[in-house]
Amino acid sequence: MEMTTVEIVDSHTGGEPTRVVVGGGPDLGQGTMAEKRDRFRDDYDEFRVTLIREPRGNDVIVGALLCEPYEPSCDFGVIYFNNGGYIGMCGHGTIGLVTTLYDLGKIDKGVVRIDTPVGVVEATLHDDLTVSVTNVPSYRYQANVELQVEGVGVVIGDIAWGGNWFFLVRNCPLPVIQSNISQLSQYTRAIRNHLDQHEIRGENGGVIDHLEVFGPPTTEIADSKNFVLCPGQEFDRSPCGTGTSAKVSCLFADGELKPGDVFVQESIIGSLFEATVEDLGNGKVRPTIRGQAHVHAITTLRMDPTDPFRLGIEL
Ligand code: PYC
Repeated sequence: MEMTTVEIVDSHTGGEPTRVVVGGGPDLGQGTMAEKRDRFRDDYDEFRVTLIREPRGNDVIVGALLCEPYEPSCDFGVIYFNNGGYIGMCGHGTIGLVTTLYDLGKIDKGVVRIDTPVGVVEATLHDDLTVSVTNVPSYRYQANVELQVEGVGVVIGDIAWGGNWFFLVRNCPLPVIQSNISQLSQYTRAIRNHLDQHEIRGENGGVIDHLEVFGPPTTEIADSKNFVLCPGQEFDRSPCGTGTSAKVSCLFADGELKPGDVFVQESIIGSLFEATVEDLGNGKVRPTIRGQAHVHAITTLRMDPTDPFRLGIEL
């Protein structure tokens, strides 16, 4: 067996890391992005865990495999993944991807269209190097769902799509502050386990793999502070682009946000995303999320065939 190498660029968006694969990734052939994602999962899952797991990665990183787009109007295709598996869309990841492409000289400022397994998104790299991402159509699927969660009690929340399926808790009893991260993690994991065990799903059986809770913001320029449990056991350091999309679709459904309003979501570590909505009719909105990423490493990873932890460590 030979030494293999993978070219990656690491960035973070509001503290949440994105690892873009720019060379050495698997060739996923032809087809839609969803078909490519399925091929990735079925035939090359070792590549995902090698990149994400320790010692090369960690449970927080979201990977982004650049691909040829399927949609002819798009400039790039991308498949997002993390330690838990594959992610439909990723807002912080798209901000990281666009910043990475600019850093590498592959795009200029302006608009770039990106094909994902759940639809096309359009990103704009602005003069100040912030990025806005106009996401896939987002909507609230069910409101005020009541759960009786063992060890937690009654939980009330909404099920919404923002490029991933979210359960947005309305009555979190815990203060949404950084010193509560381990309690918030336990609380949201218990709710996700309950949703799983009782097969409570999004539309068409979509698995609800993201949990979101809210509290008052720390900074006066924000409207809300969130904590988002991602697929796997880790939480989003950023305000979560798809989570903010799910949130604004619920606010829109409740008549609390209208086109033209700007909603500012603060993350559990204090980073900020701005969000607006376009009314698409039928209760759906197209959210636009704006934030900023910073590149912090351009690296060649090596997979040495004699390394016993070549495929990473499963903890
Ligand atoms: O920003 O959409 C997002 C996201 C999903 C998972 C982690 N970040």
